[in-house]
Amino acid sequence: MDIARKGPGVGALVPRARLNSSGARQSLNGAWQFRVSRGLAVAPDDGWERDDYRATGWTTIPVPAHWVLEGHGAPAYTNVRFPLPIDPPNPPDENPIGDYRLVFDAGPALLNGAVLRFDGIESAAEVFLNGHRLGTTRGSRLTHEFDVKGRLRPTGNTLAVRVAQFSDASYLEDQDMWWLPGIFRDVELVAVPDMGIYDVFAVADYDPETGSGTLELTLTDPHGRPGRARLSIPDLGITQEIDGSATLTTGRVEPWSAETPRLYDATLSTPDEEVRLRLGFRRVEVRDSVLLLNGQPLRFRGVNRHEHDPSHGRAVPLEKARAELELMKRHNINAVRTSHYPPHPGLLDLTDELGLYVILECDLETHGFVQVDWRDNPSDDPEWESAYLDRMQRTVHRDKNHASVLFWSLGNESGHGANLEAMAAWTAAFDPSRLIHYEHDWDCTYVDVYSRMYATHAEVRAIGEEVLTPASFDATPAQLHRRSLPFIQCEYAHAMGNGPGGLQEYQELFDRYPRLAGGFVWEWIEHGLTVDGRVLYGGDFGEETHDGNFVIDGLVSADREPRPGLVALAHWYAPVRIEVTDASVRVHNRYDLIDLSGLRFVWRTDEGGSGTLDVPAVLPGQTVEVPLPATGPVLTVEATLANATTWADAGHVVARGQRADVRPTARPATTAAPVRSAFDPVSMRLQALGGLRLDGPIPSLWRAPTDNDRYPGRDEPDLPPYAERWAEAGIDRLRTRLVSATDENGTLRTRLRTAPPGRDFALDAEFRWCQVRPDALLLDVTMTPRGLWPVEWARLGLDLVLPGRPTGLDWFGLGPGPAYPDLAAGAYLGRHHADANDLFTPYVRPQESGARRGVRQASISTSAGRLGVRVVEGGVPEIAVTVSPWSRKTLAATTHHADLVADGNTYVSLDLAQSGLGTATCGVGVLPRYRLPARPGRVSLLLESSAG
Ligand code: IPT
Repeated sequence: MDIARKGPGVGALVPRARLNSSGARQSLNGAWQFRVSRGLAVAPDDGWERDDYRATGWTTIPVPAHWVLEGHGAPAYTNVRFPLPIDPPNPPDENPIGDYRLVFDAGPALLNGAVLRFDGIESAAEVFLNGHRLGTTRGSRLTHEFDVKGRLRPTGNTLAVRVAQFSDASYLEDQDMWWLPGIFRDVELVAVPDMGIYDVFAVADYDPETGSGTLELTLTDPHGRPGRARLSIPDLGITQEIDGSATLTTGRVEPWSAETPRLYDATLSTPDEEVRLRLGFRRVEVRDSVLLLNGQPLRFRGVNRHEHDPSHGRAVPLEKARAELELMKRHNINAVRTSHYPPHPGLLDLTDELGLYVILECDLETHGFVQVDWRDNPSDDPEWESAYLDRMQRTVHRDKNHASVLFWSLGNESGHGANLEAMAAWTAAFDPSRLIHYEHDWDCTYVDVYSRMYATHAEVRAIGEEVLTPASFDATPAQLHRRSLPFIQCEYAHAMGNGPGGLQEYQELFDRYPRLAGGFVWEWIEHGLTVDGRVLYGGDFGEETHDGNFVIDGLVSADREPRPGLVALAHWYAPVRIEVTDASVRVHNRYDLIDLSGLRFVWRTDEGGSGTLDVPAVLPGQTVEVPLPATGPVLTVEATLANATTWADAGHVVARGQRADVRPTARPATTAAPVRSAFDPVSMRLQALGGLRLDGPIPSLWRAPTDNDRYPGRDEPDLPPYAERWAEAGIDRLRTRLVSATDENGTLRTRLRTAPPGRDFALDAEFRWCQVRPDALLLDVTMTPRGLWPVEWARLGLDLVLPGRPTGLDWFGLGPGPAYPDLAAGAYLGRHHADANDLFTPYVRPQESGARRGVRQASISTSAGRLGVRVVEGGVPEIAVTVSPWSRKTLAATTHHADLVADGNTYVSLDLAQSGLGTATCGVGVLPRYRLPARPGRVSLLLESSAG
């Protein structure tokens, strides 16, 4: 087996489209015989590939699967760097080799001509059928078909596949993900009838001027010659013989888009085979630096999607993929970039049907070469050119008939070079109906769209504005060309851990500048691997070279639970904006192509009123104003789906607008100063309220660092991450000294000084305590910074500890989910409840989570009792409340969620202000308006208890 050559695989058929055919198929998925060797040198040459071989001592393994997730070896995670020396095209000697064998009978319909199809083998394979070598594969996420005509027998066939974990191909497959070897996608036999339909290329164009469609069909037989078949499209009244190729004008068609995923069923038939196509007529083009779909400006509201499953890695069952795409649709996502390889072929049927635009990316990334200044980068080495072209051709051919695919992407993070240009040239010539994307061609010499990742807001604004002013006189032709292209952020808003902040500011730019065609959040799903109930990340499998939890970034957890970032994103991506003012309801249509007739608008007040709101038809980009349906302190208007769709029920809420005018609670009458015995004599922290024991509050400025707090932001690369700044300033270990405690006119007044060890700056606090009832106290708090604070704070708040584990939270405020200053969209004002398990987000690496914002009143339940907190007149009108079974120190010191040990207490924070979250893990940190420099604060709280 030769796994050190700079070329594509050998022996496979030229790539063709994945067709939905009536022809016979036989799945070869199932239990295969398996053994693994340490390296190629010791992989036995014992006739294992022959059909007379007796496989003794072999184990069995499921196909499709990754062997490292089936008990053989271990997964390994690296981001940019290679886990192997950069010595292309050589793999290391320590290179697990998996031998697979399957003995099978073949159905009669396959014996007259068939291909053997592999949809994914990582990273290189050599394939034998009945002892005959069919060839090799390269391109782990690419389909390879081998001709098995004349080689299949009715019974006792032996298929033998030797798979190398690392090979020359590894240098082209350095995506930021787990290294997961094995036959991890389907294996199938597919009949190729003599008089069949081998390959079809259908280009279904929509002319926005006339509303009519054009269908260009090209049929090819297995020998590359023109094919023949009868075409029928019942809904268009078309039946026609196609000989080789044909261009048909269809008359008026309903165009396909993500908003109206209209597909026309078509069949191509011959005496031996029928192929079913689902045609979507649409046109994607660029005009004056604007991206257009069907003649209208198009904005991607996208996410990057890796294929991942917490138990099966990249062998994702298709039902799960469907559920994922439906979840995307329910969160107003309209586009997917298949980062950074073609997905399971079945996915494109789903994106066509559900309506999701796709940037389909080739299986290519050579990122690790950046560590050696891109020396010997395969992208510019002529010896690798055929491998590059083969990858692109396999990518394009397989999925060329899918309406949802709007762009072909050459790959990701592969530097520059002639091989990328060759891929682009081939693609442009083969399929001029789509656009070409590659992020790293910043000069845009061979792409059709200017694409960047993690550009700051300022840069995105400049790119949007650039084309609104005339080009300078000395602009080069290349600069002029780039100016003519639309812009996308193929990755932005790095959704790692608690975050991402900054979504609103990006969306406002996308909405404002016509050149900006939106973006794709990084990324959809976290890549945690679940082993014995623990979610694991890089380093957990004993890897010597790894990138820790950087593989855990997503809008949903690995088991597809939405993280708070997805709720916020759904708000910014919503197809309609509802603004409820004092005078009217303004409804803005943010669909790209359709009016609002698919939505039903409903309103309700918090006093129980409700009804529907008549909203006239509004064209995309337009706003209407309708009279207020009701008045009252809280008026909510929701846009809901009028009818059920393939991805949601009727009534599903796509957007919400709200007007709130809530009066602050009046100060209660007080009786006297509280008895001193309720306070700790040393610290004057409250120890009991009515029958409820508690401890606190104390001033507090720190949070358990989020992932984003642990990275330096791109906006201030020379500064240490916040987590380090906080530790340096000592706000993670503040000490509070009681300055004085005095009784004054029915008030107990305590003064406190809170400061870090070894520092002379401080936060002074004054607490004024008054008894309201035996079980209720009024607390007026004033906090004032003293001295020169060298660091911004995480919070300005009060911490208290209640005995007993938390059992729930009821509140009036924003909810139902958590919210932070730059991640609050999607939360709405109302009465909400959270169970014990909803109080925190189970981020894989523990960190701050779970704050509820805009809280006027809360009731915190523990196994020992209940503490009520009400914000009353006197200070800030609302607070953020965080209730956790773990202290912040515990959260910060624990590396895996499953390892968190609750000590039986309830940790409560009442925050007057908080810092935003940002996206410093990859991108800008906390934007200035969401930062929290040292500042004073004042709040008045009514604390009430009932013991449980
Ligand atoms: C960017 C990669 O394209 C993506 O795969 C992922 O690694 C992401 O970063 C971080 O999670 S590349 C980076 C150098 C911006």
